[in-house]
Amino acid sequence: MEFSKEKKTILSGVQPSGNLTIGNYLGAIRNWVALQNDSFETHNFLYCVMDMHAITVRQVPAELRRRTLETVAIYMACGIDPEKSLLFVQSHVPAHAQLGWVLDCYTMFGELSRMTQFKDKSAKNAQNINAGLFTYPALMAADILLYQADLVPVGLDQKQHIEITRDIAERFNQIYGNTFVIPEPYMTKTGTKICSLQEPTKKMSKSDENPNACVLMFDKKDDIVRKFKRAVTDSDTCVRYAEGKDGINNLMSIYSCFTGKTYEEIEREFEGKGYGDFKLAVGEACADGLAPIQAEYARLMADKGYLEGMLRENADKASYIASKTLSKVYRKIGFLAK
Ligand code: AQP
Repeated sequence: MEFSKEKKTILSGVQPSGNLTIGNYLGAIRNWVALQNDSFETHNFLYCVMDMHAITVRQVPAELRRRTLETVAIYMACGIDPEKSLLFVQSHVPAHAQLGWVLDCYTMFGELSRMTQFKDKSAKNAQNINAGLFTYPALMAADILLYQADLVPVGLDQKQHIEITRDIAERFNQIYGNTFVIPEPYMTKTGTKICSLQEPTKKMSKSDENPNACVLMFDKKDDIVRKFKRAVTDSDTCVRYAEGKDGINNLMSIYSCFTGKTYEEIEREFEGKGYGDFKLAVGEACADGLAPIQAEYARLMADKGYLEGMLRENADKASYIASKTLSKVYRKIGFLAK
């Protein structure tokens, strides 16, 4: 993949902090693939595995290493084409940490304190509320601004982090003159917030301890169908999208993502049928949608040497692009040139 300064840039990533869920797929990766396929002529695409973000929560080192490579294979199995997109690992490009530190110094304590993810994760990890968890958004700003990304496809939960990235970039540009492109979040109509199957007001998360709450991208068909059968709904019996029907709304959104059907079409399809039929249909649509990805993933993971070689090459390519922005920033803030 050749990076062109004439093209706009799209960048995103997932942290390998657990096994990926259909939330990561429907809210993020699926849209990356669509963007890549639709706008390849006019845009550069960079898709990163965010391992540095993952260590804000304690990880088992061997698992983190394994999942980092697996995540690259998942991107490709979902349709990210290494001929069209640059796939790389965050920690392979030191400029992320270097710019991250600079941006820490241009990010306010008050701004970081307002971040919903920080509040949620601090509550979940009360024993380990570390400084990295707090300054995560400044590192995320570095991830984006280093490559002068115009567009960042994300799920709804990350929108606040894109907003703070914009604020940090605008602040820096105001002090030092035009340095960073101001990025925009990119979200589609459906799938931006896939919720837990057990607590449908909460986002589905790969780190959820309840295995019935999330559908993993590599769950087997039987498990997927079983999880949907057990999904929490309500005491009504009618499949319709409405306020207060969080469980059903969530299932409708998942079904719509996998089948392309609108909510009206889904309501018509299940008129006169009960929740049991609907849950089974959602489970089957999900399992059928994931099956080709699972097969392609198995094929890719059979040649880890290829994936590792590609990542080594791409680390250099990404470092080269990132070094341009980092040098500019270092010069502007007054660091002595080597
Ligand atoms: N439930 C979701 N619905 C829609 N989009 C989602 N994303 C995550 N969960 C959902 C989107 O996936 C991308 C990568 O997310 P991430 O791995 O960087 O971090 P996250 O948002 O914190 O994801 P998780 O699964 O909840 O991870 P843990 O449990 O480790 O915190 C992002 O674009 C995100 O919006």
